[in-house]
Amino acid sequence: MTVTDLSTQDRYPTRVGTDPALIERADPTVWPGVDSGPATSEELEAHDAKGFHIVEGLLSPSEIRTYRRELRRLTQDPRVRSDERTVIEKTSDEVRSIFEVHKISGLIADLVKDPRVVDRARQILGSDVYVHQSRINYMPGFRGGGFYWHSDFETWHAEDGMPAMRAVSLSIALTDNFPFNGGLMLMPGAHRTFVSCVGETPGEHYRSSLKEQKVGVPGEDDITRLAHQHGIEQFTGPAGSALWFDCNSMHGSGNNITPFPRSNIFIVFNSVRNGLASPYAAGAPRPEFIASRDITAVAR
Ligand code: 6CS
Ligand code: FE
Repeated sequence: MTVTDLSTQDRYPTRVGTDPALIERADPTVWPGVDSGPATSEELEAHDAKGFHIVEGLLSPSEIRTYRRELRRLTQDPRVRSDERTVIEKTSDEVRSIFEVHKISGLIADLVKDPRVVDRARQILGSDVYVHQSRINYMPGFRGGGFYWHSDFETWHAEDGMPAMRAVSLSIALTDNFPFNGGLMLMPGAHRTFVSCVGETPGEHYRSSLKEQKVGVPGEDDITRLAHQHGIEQFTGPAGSALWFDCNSMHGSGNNITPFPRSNIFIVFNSVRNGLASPYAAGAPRPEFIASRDITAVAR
């Protein structure tokens, strides 16, 4: 019997046909292999069932102030604004995201190694972990653009070559997340279904998709079906709260037309046993600042 090589067999075909399809998840959500860490068994059970869980008060008020100062410093640095890792909003010249921020900011590099962060990621992924992607999302007031419904894994599988659903995202709120200022919405339990999307990945898709993704998003029939089956919950909470969500969670956020910005630090951990292969549905891999191919484990 040959051992299935996950990096070549495509268990989650997407952007390959003309018909969308729903495929049952073939991977655990909470992986075995790491038995200790900051997450309680209740938190891990919730994460397994819903595909996400919230940690209130991950950052203290003084830490929040420190990171807010860091975000201001980064957005005001002209070198950062002109860096290819910085994405500008589609409808204004405001910064939307700064990618690979754990390599730009020493403060965020330290946050990645913080036991409150890396040890929880290890518990969920059942192994050593590395940073697949990090970004700061600014959702400025009045003009902050949302993100349409999507599964991150669909993109990371199709365009980055991520073999299995063995990655987890951490979104740390640096501003209060209200229901009305673009808070992330998720469908609890929808992570157990992979929504295969139609359409072909355009060349250098990331240049447009990070501003507004149109390819690799589920069809309205599939979103409707999943929303009725699972419902929709919203990540709200005071600055310092953290949302941990599975790579295949179905999520999205609305535009922010309120005066209240919604900024977060976003760190994606991937298992060192799930390193990127060739893209499953794209002509060329995305740049390393969006999808790292260095599987060196985060030092603890
Ligand atoms: O394409 C990506 O990798 C990014 N896009 C979205 C909408 N969410 C995940 C990730 O940051
Ligand atoms: Fe996303």
